[in-house]
Amino acid sequence: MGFNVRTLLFITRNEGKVRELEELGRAHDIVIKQVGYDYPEVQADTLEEVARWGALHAIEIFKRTFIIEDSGLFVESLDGFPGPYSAYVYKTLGNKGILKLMSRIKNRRAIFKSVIALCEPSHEPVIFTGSVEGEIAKKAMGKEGFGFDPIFLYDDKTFGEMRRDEKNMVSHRRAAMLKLIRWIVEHKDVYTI
Ligand code: ITT
Repeated sequence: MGFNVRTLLFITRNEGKVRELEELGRAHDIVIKQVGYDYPEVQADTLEEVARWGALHAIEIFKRTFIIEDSGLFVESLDGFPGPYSAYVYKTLGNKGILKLMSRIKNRRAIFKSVIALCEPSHEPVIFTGSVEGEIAKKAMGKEGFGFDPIFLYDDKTFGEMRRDEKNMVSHRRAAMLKLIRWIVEHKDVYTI
């Protein structure tokens, strides 16, 4: 059963993330509203730390309830690289660079992970995580999605070959978002705009 429509601020510069969370939220009467603020990202060992640190920074500025999301691609044979460095590696090496690093590697297993932090004034951020297992494709395929999607193979298609609703059925972001939605439903006092 649905509940009253809530608007949830999402602080991010990544439009691809916004489109996905919008679609996932819609089914639960949650409207996602993007705030394009570029909060500083600390270089830490885990996405959870990056998200928590970003949340504590942004709450000082916004002083209201919002979410942020930190995500990354963890390649097993590269010991989890690029992991928390995914944004930087995507900007520098890009998909071509990852494919090159992987050119002679047989074990192509990889995990996408999403960490959503729900931040309310005077509360510790609440963290929700989700992940999906796949493989690094041999070459980039598809033009859907964003970021590493064309090189992340899930079953017989890359995320870049899936429509948003298909990716949203299985993705790391879906898993984290559903946990967040469940939490919001259980905590009806959570204040959103
Ligand atoms: P923010 O403003 O939300 O920080 P960002 O793009 O910098 O946006 P992150 O810091 O979380 O996001 O970096 C994650 C990197 O991993 C980034 O380069 C994304 O493009 C990539 N990425 C994350 N989730 C992805 C997904 O579902 N599909 C493809 N690439 C993804």
